[in-house]
Formats: sequence, C-alpha cells, structure tokens
Amino acid sequence: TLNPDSWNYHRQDWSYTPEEAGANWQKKVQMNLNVRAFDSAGGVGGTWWYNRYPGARVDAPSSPFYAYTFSQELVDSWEWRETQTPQASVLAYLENFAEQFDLNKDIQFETWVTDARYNESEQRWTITTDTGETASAQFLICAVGALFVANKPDYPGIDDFAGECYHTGRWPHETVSFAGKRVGVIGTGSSGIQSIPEIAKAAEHVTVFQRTPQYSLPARNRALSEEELARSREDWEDLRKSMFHRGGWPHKTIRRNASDYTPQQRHEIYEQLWDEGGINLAINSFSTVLTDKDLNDEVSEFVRGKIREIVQDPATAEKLMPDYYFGTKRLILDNGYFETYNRDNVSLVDLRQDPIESFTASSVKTTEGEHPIDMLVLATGFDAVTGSMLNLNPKGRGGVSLKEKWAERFETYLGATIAGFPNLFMIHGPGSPGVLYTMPLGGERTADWIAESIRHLRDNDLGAIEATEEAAVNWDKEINAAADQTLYPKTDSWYVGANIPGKPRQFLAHLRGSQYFERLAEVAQDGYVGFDFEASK
Ligand code: NA7
Repeated sequence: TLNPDSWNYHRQDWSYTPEEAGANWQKKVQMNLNVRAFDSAGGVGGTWWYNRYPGARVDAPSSPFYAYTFSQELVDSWEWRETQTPQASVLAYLENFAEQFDLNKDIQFETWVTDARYNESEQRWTITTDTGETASAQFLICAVGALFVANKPDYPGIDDFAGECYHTGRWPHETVSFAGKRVGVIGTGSSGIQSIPEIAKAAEHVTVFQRTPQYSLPARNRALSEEELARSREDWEDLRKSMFHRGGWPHKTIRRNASDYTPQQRHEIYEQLWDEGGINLAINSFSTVLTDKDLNDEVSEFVRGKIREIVQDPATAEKLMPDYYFGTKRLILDNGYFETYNRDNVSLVDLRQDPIESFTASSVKTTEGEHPIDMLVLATGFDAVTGSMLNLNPKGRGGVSLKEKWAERFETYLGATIAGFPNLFMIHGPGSPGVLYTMPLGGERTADWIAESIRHLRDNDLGAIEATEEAAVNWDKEINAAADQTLYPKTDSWYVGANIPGKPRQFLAHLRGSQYFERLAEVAQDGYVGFDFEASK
C-alpha cells in the first residue's frame, strides 16, 4: 500500500497544488466569517459516529490517506495503524481534528434542522431547529452526508418483531451482545459483508437474508509496520501530491489492454491481483473492465470461481454467485466473508428463491419456511446521495421546496449548487464525485471552492450566487453521458437510486474526481461560468 513507487503525480494536472491548498487554509482563517453548525449526532464524525457496527471499516485500503491534507500539523498529530482503517480509528481522528482546530465551539450537537428557507429580499437563509431556535445566515452549506438516511425494509409485520433490532447505520453506542443469540441479518452490501463475520464469531446462529449476491474482494487488511509508518510520514508530500492528481487515491493505475494478453495470461494477472487484495482486481486488471462486457464477464467469472473454491457447501456457494457486471455496484472488500459460510452456525437464505413473506414477534417467515431469531440486523443501506438533502428539504426562491425541484431529476450544477437555491452549497452532493472519491479530500477541496466563492462575493460586493438552470441541465447531461459510457447504469445499485422504491433512476456521481476538481477551479477562474450574481442588497 505504501510503496512510493506506486504513487504517480503530474504537476500540470492539478487544479491547484497542495501548497496552494495550505495557503487557502491560511486565507480562510483570515476571512473572519462566523460559522454555526448543527448536527443531529452527539459528536463529530458523521458516518463514523453513526456506523459503529462490528467490523465497520473504511471500504477500501485507506491508511494513511483517508484524511484531510491541508495541515502538516494535523498530519503530524496522527498515526494510522492498519491498512483498512477501522471505524473507531476514523472517529478518533475526526474527534482529534475537531479539537485541534477548535471546531466544537461552533457546532450544536443533537440538533435537527427542521426547516431551511431562503429570503430573497434579505438574501439570507433562515434555519429552524427542533430545539426551537432560529438562525439566520447569508450562506447555507449542506454537509448532510451521502449515506445517512437509513433504508428500512417495509416487510409485513416487521414492526411486530419483538427482539432487538438494529440498522447498521444507526448502531447503538452501548455494546451489543450477540452471545447465545440467533441473529438474522438482512442485506449483503458493504455493511452486511463487514459485520456478518464478526457477528458469526459471537452469536449462537446467524441467518443471512440475501437479495443480491455480491462480488467481494479480500481486503487483506493488516497492521502497518513501524517502518511503513515512518516512511509514510517521510513521503507524505509525495503521497499527498499523488492523491491530488489521481481520483483522490495515491495509487498508480496500471493501464493494460486486455487484447495484448492471452486468456491464460489474463487469468494469471487476476490471480496475482486477487492475492494482492484490496481493489486491485478492479482498478489494476485492464483499463476497459468497466466498459467492455466480455472482459467484465471474464473477471466476473474469475471471482465466481474464487467463491466456489472458498465456500465448501456447493448449494450455499451457488446461492452466493453474483450475476451483475463486476464493479458496477459498490465494490466490497471483506475480511473473511465467504469463509464465514463454512461455519456451522451460519446459514444463508436466498431471497430471490425464497422471499420474505412476513415477520412475527420472534421469526422471519419466508416462502419455504420460518426462521426463529432473537435479534434482527438491518444492513439494508441508505437512501444514498440525495436522501439527506431531501430530508432537509430547503425552500429556495419563491418558496419552492427541494422535494418539488427534485421530483423527477436530481439536478445540480457542479454537484455543489442548485438552480433556484441561491447561496446554498452542498458538499458531496449528487453530481459531485462524492462517494467515488476519497471523501475527506473531496470534502476539503469542495470546502476550499465554496470558501473561494464566498470570498468572490464579498470582494465584489455581491449578495447572492445562483446556478443558472441552463448550467444545471448541461451538468446533468454531462454526468449521465459519462456514466452511459460505462456499465454502471446497467446495474441496479444505489449509484442509480435503484435500492429505493420509486426513486428516479439517475447516475448520482461524477466519475472522474481529478477532472472534476480541475473543472471547479476553471469555473472560478473564468468568472463563475454558469452562475448568476445579484448585487448585495
Ligand atoms: P448497501 O450497499 O446499499 O447494501 C444494502 C444491502 O441490503 C444490499 O444487499 C441490498 O440488496 C439489501 N437490501 C436493501 N433493501 C432490502 C430489502 N428490502 N430486502 C432485502 N434486502 C435488502 O448498503 P451498505 O450499508 O451495505 O453500504 C453502503 C455504503 O457504505 C457502502 O457501499 C460503502 O460505501 C459504505 P440489493 O443489492 O439492493 O438487492
């Protein structure tokens, strides 16, 4: 992971340099803006405050670059210990960060924003909270999380279930004991696949209810050696530069053409990448793996073969066979997921063959039988990317709500602004690289751009900035045209909103992170193309 030879960067490709990012921070410190933040959670951390289910980790090899990069002091104050960072460690990092930069004094925790309204004559937003307060601000920055609104299945009788019931995205802060319990887990996305092996180690029995079998790759998580930690510190500047250049990721992607290799040679490459683990098989096999159906089929079949090798019971292995295009749902990395099905205390129900019909106080009834359980774990994911913005449902120009605005399409400009919603900015909004980029760095760079936009308004005595409808329509087309060149939209996934019944189908992320940030910088340099401004009232 930390071999500097695998880092790759080209100065000319950055929208701005890491040095400039540091300078931006200094400039921001000097902006003298007052910030007031509201958070429903009891502390900082967002996703990492809420998702504390057993086995929760960053869903990629992440140390030491799942981190903010603008401050050397911050880098020096932290040490990552494992290649795939565990939840507790990310949370501790964020808590340390908030403390170091003295942020907590401006954040009001355990507070829901119940209403956010733009006042056109004042060019300001008014916020109302569930604690009965109101606040007024010129700018509203929505950093409401791309994976926050829990998706709860509405099976008949689910609320009659009388045992313990937890959603992975709302895991209790108290210790949950699985000992002696029969646990049912619904969902085999990243959260299910991370938690099932851990739950199985402690529970009496685990019954997994699987709707879609998944391609999961071995994470090969391991502790970082003292030597690696020392080297990552020494090489931090290079590492950081390569993150800026690549999609938020320091690793060099190997660009190979599949047709230059025989099937046997390709197979050997797959074997090697599987052994290396992490997301290597997806990013370092062949450059067209996400666009060429035949090649994708070959890689898919390779992974299916691995699952057959690992899982000893052939009937269970068959139920675990994924059949969508490899890599087009969120890639999953596991620490012994398929191996877990070799345990005596784990069984698998294939909901496509044997669907859930109803719940009783103590069981799940499927077409073919009844499964008694003491605890239900819902690893059923989120109304991703758009759910939290719609939850907030800000009211923009003319009192039009976001729910009305986004009834049919989730239109944004640059994934950071919305036509009809002046002075509103989003971090990780739909149409940004968001969940397809290293999220701390993506947040950092978007925040820089937002700060620069605010500075532009202040310097020019402008009162409001608003994306034009035309720019938003074009951005929407651009995002979807890029996605249509890949196999992503062909698969039902939360990337296209397919996990939420009735959600408009649309690819929700910008596919090329580094180009995206170059684009943000260009828009600013060219005088904020695609935006209308109003003089300050
Ligand atoms: P995901 O990836 O959305 O996974 C949710 C899982 O729950 C997935 O297997 C779903 O099946 C399944 N699901 C959802 N609704 C149902 C119902 N009604 N019945 C049965 N099964 C259901 O969420 P995660 O929390 O695992 O991961 C979210 C992201 O967090 C992850 O990608 C990382 O970025 C971190 P489906 O595949 O939709 O058929």
